[in-house]
Amino acid sequence: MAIDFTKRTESDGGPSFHPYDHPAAGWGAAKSVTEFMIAQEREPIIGTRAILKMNHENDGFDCPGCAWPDSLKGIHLDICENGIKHVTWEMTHKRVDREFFSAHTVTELSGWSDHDLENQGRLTEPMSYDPETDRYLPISWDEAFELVGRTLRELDDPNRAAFYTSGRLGNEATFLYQLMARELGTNNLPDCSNMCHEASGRALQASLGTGKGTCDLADWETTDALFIMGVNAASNAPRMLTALAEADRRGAQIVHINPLIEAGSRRTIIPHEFLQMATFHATPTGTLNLQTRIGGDFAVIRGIAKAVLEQSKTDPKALDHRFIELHTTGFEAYRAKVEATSWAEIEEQSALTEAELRRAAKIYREADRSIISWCLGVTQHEHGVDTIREIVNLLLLRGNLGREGAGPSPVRGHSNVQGNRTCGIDHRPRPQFLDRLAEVCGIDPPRAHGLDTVATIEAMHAGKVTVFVGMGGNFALAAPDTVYTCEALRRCALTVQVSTKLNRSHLVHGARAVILPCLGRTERDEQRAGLQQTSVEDAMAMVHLSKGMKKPASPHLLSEPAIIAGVAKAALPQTNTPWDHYVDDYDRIRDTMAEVIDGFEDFNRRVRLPLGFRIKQPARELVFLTPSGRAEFSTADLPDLTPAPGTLTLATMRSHDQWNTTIYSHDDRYRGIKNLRALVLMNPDDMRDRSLKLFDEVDITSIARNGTTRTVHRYKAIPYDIPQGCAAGYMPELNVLCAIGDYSTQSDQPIMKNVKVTIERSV
Ligand SMILES: Nc1nc2c(c(=O)[nH]1)N[C@H]1C(S)=C(S)[C@@H](COP(=O)(O)OP(=O)(O)OC[C@H]3O[C@@H](n4cnc5c(=O)[nH]c(N)nc54)[C@H](O)[C@@H]3O)O[C@H]1N2
Ligand SMILES: Nc1nc2c(c(=O)[nH]1)N[C@H]1C(S)=C(S)[C@@H](COP(=O)(O)OP(=O)(O)OC[C@H]3O[C@@H](n4cnc5c(=O)[nH]c(N)nc54)[C@H](O)[C@@H]3O)O[C@H]1N2
Ligand SMILES: [Mo]
Repeated sequence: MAIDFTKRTESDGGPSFHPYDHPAAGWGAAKSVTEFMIAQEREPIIGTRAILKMNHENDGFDCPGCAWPDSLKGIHLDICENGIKHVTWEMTHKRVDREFFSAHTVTELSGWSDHDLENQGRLTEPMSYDPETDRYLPISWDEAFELVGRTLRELDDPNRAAFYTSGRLGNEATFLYQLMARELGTNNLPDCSNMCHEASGRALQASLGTGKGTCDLADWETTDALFIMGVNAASNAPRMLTALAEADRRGAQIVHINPLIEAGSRRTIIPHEFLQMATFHATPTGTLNLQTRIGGDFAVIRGIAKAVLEQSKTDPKALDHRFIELHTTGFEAYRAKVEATSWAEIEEQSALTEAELRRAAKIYREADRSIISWCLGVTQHEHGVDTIREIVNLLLLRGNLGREGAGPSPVRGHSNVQGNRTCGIDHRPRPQFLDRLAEVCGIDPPRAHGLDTVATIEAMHAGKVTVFVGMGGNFALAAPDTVYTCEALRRCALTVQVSTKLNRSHLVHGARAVILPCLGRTERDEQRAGLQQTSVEDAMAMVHLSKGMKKPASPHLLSEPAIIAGVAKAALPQTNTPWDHYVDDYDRIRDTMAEVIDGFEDFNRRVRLPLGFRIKQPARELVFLTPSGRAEFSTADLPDLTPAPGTLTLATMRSHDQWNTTIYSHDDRYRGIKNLRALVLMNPDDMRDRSLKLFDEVDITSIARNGTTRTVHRYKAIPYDIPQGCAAGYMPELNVLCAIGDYSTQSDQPIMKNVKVTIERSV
C-alpha cells in the first residue's frame, strides 16, 4: 500500500502552546513518568524495582536511553525521566503475537500511526511475510535462518547485501555481526552513526588522529568552562543536567550555543533527585545563551578564536604557546586565516554580534580548563566536519587537550553507538583492523570500502543491493527521504528486521520479509554456560557490562548473538568460525575480541572491574596518530549561509516525548507544546511576513540541491524564539523533506539540520 507520508494525522483533541518557564526535570517529569508507566500497564512500583537495577556498577543493565556515562560516584539512582520511559517501553506487558498478525493485514497496519504500531507491545516469535494473504505468518527459527541463509548464499556477489546496525547492539553481538558480514565478503555495514556523528569521527580523526572525544566524566566534574553546542540536554541526554548543575554549583561557566533556548540551558532539578522532589530547588545550568542561526556554529567558534587571537597581541597568556609549539602543526596558517576572516563576515554568518562573541571569548580565555561538547546541531550539516575541526582549533589555542578538565566531548546518541564503531561496524574499516581480524578469526575480509546509509539506500533503489538486514532500528523512518527510502526497501528481494517492537520498517518490506524478535537489554539472556552479560561503551569510552534481569517477553525470543549465529551458519556452510561455541558463552567472544580490537586486551577481566574500563585515547595522552604526528590545525573558509530570498533553513529534531522514531506522546513539554507533532516553529517576524498566526496551517516545501522539491501539507505554524530565517520541526516525520542526495560532501552524513524550505499558507 502506498502510504501518504506528506499528511499526518494527530491524536484527538486540539493542540496547545504555552511557552515553558519551569526548570528542566522536576514535578512535570515525575508526573509524566507515572502516567507513562500506567499506560504501559506497568505498576509504578514494579517499574521502580527495575529502574533501581539500571546503570548500576556492573550489576544491572545499562540504560538503553542514551550514551551518557554512568556516575563515577556510585549515585544510587543515576536515572532520568526519559531513561525510565525507555526501559518501561521495552518492559511493557503488551504483546504482538501470532493472533495479532493473523487479525491484521500488512495493508491495514500500514494505515496505523507509528505510535500505535510500536504501542502494541513486544514481538514474540519469528514471522515471515506471506504475499498471498498479505499477512505475517509464524515461521520457526530454523526455517527463518534457512530462508535468510539461502538468499545470502545464492547472491552472485556478497555486496548485494547490506547489514544495518542501530546503535544499541551490545559489543559482543556487534563483533559477531561484522564478522559474519566480512566472512560473507562485504563491508556494507551502514549504521545509524552515518546519520549521527559521522562528522565528529571524521573531524577528530583528521585533527587529532583519534575519532572520539577525549573527555570523561571526571573532566566534566573539574572543568572551569563548558561550551554546549546543538544539544537538547533536558530531553536527549538528561543526565547531562546533573553535570551542568554541579558545574554551576562549583562556579564553572556554561555557554549554550543553539538557535533555540532549550529548557536545559537555564535551570534544572537534578534528574536523579526528581523522585524526592520536595526537598529540592532548581539549579542554574547556563551562564550565557548564544542563539546562533542554524548552521552558524562555525562562525561562532571562529569569532571566539578571533577574539582570543586579538587578545594574545597584548596578553601572551591568552594562548598556550608552549602547547602549540610542542604538540601542534599549522598554527601560523590558522592564525592568518582567522585574521583574514572579518568580524562583519562572522556576525553575518553567525547571526550574533561581535560583542556577544567577545563575551563568550572572555569566558573561554579566563577559564584555565574548557570543554566543548556538541551533538546533532553541529554534525548534521554540510560543513559539520569543518565546524568540529574549528572547535578543535579553538581548544588547541589554549592547550585544552590532554589534561584534566579539558577537551572535545561529543555527546553520542544511541547507548552503544560508539561501541559499535569500536567493535567493527564501519563501512570504511582500517586495514590494521582487517589484518587482525584475518589473523585471529581465519577469514579473508574484503578490503574495498562498503556502503554507508545513504549509499545503501541508493544501491537498493538502483537494484544493486537486494538483501537488507536491519539489526535493530527503524530504517524506513530514520533514514532521509522517506518516500525514496521506502521505495528502495520495497525493491529488495529480502528484508530482515531484528527487532523488539513492531514498527514501520516491518510494513515497508521486500518481496520476502522476516521479522526476527530478540531479547531486550532488560531481559535475562540464558545460554548453555548460564546467564550472559554483554558489554557496551558509553560516549566517554568507558566499557562496562550490562546484565538483564527480567523474564523475557516471550519464551521464543533469541538473543542478538544467537540470531546472528543462526543466520551466519545458514549463510556460510563452510564456515570455520565456532558460532555455537561463541553463543554458549559470551566470554569466548570477548576472548577473541581481546585479540582483535585495540584497547580490549584482557577484556574479560577488565570489563568485570567495578566501573568497567576506559579505552585508551591516544590523543588524550598527547599521542597523535595523524600524518604529522601532531594535532593539526585546519584552515577552512567560513561557508556562506545566506538563504535565498523567500527561503528558510529548517532543522529536524526530536521532541521531549520521543525516542528517535519511537513516539511516546504528541507532547513536547519543555517547549510548551501539547498534542501536536505536525508543526513548524518559526520566528514571529517570518510568520508576520507570511500573514501567519499561531496554528495556521502551512505547506512546507524543501528545495534539494538538485532542484527537486518535496512537500508536507497542513503543518501548524508556531511563533517561537528562534532566529529569523530559521525554522524547526520534528524528525522522523520531516524526513519526507530531506532529499536523498543532500548529504555532506565532507562526511556523507545527511544534512538533517539544514533543509532549505519555503513555507506557505495551506490552501
Ligand atoms: N529521550 C531521548 N533521548 C535521546 C534520543 C531521543 O530521541 N530521545 N535520541 C538519541 C540519539 S540517537 C541522539 S543522536 C541524541 C540526539 O540529541 P540532540 O542532538 O539533542 O538531538 P535533536 O533533538 O536532533 O536536537 C538537536 C538540538 O540541536 C539544536 N540545533 C538545530 N540546529 C542547530 C544548529 O545549526 N546549531 C546548533 N548549535 N544547534 C542546532 C536544536 O535546537 C536542538 O536543541 O540523543 C539521544 N538521546
Ligand atoms: N530528519 C532526521 N532524521 C534522523 C535524525 C534527525 O535528527 N533528523 N537523527 C538520526 C539519528 S541521530 C539516528 S541515531 C537515527 C536512529 O535510527 P534507528 O536507530 O534506526 O531508529 P530507532 O528509532 O532508534 O529504532 C527503534 C526500533 O529499534 C528496535 N529496538 C529497540 N530496542 C532494541 C533492541 O534491544 N534490539 C533490537 N534488535 N532492536 C531494538 C525497536 O523495534 C524500535 O522500533 O535516526 C536518524 N534520523
Ligand atoms: Mo543518533
